Amino acid sequence: MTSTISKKICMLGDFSVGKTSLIRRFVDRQFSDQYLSTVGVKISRKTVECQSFEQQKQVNVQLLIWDLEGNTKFKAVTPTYLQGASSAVVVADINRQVTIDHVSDHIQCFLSVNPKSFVIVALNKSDLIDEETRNKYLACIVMNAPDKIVAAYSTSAKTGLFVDEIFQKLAYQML
Ligand code: G3D
Ligand code: MG
Repeated sequence: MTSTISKKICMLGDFSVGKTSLIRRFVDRQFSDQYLSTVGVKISRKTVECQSFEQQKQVNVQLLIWDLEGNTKFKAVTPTYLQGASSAVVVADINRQVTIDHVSDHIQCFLSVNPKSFVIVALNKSDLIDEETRNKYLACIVMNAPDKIVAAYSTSAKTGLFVDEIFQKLAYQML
């Protein structure tokens, strides 16, 4: 027997780190270099098929992925946007330290509204740096991570590196 559950996920992170691009890669299987600004909030849907070993059945997790419009600064994230989210993907640009420094602010903001939820960190645009540097940054995130971070990946919306993994991990974690 198969059952389906729906879960809200929020994309968080500084301007231009690649939030919209990651969704496009995961949901539409493509990357666009054209300007991607969206107006207001956009909700994308995609279903991930999960095998639940406990319940011995397949569970389809429908992800409702919330994304804010292009030009939003940190302050503009409202409780309405965050409310009811089971998890968040906090995105930083691995080539811009300031966006990595802001990761913990975004996490705190999210958890203050959803204390029982959890977070995955994506260090995006990792196609622009070598693997060694990538791993160094990842190790740094993991070392300082509170237990609400269930995973951290270095991703690329451009090549697709670790993009599916983020959302699959989220889906399984929410079961
Ligand atoms: P945002 O939604 O977080 O604001 P966007 O970010 O998804 O709009 O992406 C911002 C810019 O970064 C876009 O370029 C986009 O093409 C680029 N980008 C996003 N992800 C990646 C990635 O993984 N690798 C590389 N190389 N570029 C990426 P423009 O030029 O349109 O501003
Ligand atoms: Mg965007």
